[in-house]
Amino acid sequence: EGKGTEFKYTERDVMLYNLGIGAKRTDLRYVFEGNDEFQVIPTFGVIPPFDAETPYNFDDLVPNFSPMMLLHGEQYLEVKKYPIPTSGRLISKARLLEVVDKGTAAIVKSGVTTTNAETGEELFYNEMTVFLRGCGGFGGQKKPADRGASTAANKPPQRAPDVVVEEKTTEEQAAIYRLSGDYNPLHIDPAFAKMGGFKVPILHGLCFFGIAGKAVYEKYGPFKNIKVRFAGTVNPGQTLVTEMWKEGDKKVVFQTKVKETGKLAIGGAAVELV
Ligand code: HDC
Repeated sequence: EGKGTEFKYTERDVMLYNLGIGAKRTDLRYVFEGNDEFQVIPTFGVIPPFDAETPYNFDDLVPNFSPMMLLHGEQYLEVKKYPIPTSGRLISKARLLEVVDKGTAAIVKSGVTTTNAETGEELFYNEMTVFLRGCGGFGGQKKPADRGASTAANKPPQRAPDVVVEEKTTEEQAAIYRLSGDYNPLHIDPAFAKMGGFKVPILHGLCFFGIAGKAVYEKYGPFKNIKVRFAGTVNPGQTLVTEMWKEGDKKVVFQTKVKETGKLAIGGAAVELV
């Protein structure tokens, strides 16, 4: 475990995050600090841990590591306590969970606990999986361990979805989203994106995770946890279609497709409601 990385934020950071995942000027509770219900959309819980110092480097874990070949594979977030403060000082501590050998690719999973530095209370727990193309074949374990909700397959049921929400991203979506802390050039620099194998800079996984999570939150309310697999890339400007199935009292299974191509962008996804 690392020694902990501080993350300070203000209401301005909250509004910038909300705008980065598609909040509109008319969504006053997301974009106006003077609104009575001013709040941060709960998927914000992935932001404070993002820069947490890790007690390892990818180079030490897998062969042939290249930042251009790194993709975000999966994300799991637990929100331990509501309401989420709209400003504060948090501490995140990261640890390595596992390294998996997928043959041509490798998967690295880390777990990050985020506490409120003022109260000592745990606020978020995240598990992030990165998919490292070209870094497999080193003879490591072949399958990730079962970690309950964070690794569940969440296969959508056969019936038609209970709710469908469509949201068009803007051409500037990644350029705005990155200001919340993920400055990976893959999402802004055409030359870098090209070296990674993409025609144009692609959208951050955590940006379309936020857009889909916002749609689920607005329909079903706050969640205890949320898990997604990034199944396909999204280009800024494309339209996202999120389909939701209520399963029992507390669970919503969902998936997100790109309208223009019909391809899956988020699969294996679910929330457990508060
Ligand atoms: O699914 C493919 C893909 O392109 N997904 C979309 C990726 C994406 O767009 N991510 C978001 C953008 S990148 C980003 O935001 C980076 C960010 O800036 C920083 C990240 C965080 C940094 C944190 C620092 C600490 C792809 C390429 C991922 C996989 O496709 P294929 O190679 O065709 O794989 P496939 O044949 O389907 O499966 C091979 C095995 O891998 C498993 N797998 C597939 N997709 C996975 C995945 N595992 C985890 N996550 C995924 N997304 C499959 O299960 C399969 O395993 P097995 O053979 O054992 O069944």
